[in-house]
Amino acid sequence: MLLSRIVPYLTPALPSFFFRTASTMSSSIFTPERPASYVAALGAPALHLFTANTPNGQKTNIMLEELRLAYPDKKEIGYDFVRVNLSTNEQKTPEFLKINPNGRIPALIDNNVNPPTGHRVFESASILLWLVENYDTEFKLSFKDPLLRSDALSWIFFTHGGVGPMFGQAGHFLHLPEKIPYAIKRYTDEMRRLLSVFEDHLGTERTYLVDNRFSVADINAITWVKGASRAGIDLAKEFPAVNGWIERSFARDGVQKGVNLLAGPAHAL
Ligand SMILES: N[C@@H](CCC(=O)N[C@@H](CS)C(=O)NCC(=O)O)C(=O)O
Repeated sequence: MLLSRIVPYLTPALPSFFFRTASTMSSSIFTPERPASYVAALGAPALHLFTANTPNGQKTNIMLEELRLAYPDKKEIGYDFVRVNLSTNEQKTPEFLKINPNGRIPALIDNNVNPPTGHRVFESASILLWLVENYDTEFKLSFKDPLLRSDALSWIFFTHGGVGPMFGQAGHFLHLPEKIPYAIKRYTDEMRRLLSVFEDHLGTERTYLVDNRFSVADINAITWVKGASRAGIDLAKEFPAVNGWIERSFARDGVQKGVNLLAGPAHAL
């Protein structure tokens, strides 16, 4: 079951026949998949992402796809992914809790480092930072300048501490069969307040959150912000600068590939 998908990553020292056996024994739904962007010539992927089709999952997918486009020849950023079935609570199984003790997606195992077990990373923003700090060596999606790096961290913490949790709560109460007007108002008001922080910052001058270039700070936020329409918020009407930012970001090839990673056809190993 899920263990058979995870064991190869946690125990890379085991003989290769074990991996083949484990993979053969598992049904295809439990098999790690390779993205369409996988480059066979670069060899087996060392990054293993555990994800699902949610805003937090999608942002890690986007980062890996953007890195692949930015560094087409870099072997270390090759990845495969496991679809974690949230509806059957796979994220709460003992095997998964070894990767993320918080029992949520996304999570990453990086077998480029710390042999033989690799290194686990959990929390979406932590995964994004791990990936840029280790693999964005030319600062194409991050910042070398300490002040810009600090700006990016400010937006990342703002998003991780405020936007994700508040948008998540709004979604929860909006979809609850029992409608609780106080809770719906509280969290949709908070969504609007947070969106107005982005709106004021972007204004008419800025195209992206930091230094007018697409970066890890944007990747960390855009999947949540785009979902505001599901809460009845019309971005184009209420937050035009935010709307422009989202349209620009989602026009990117890497963003599209990341968002559609689980929706589109994926290659089994
Ligand atoms: N702060 C965490 C939140 C992770 C999170 O809430 N993930 C959701 C999907 S977006 C999840 O796994 N939900 C299933 C559950 O709570 O059991 C992060 O940014 O990674």
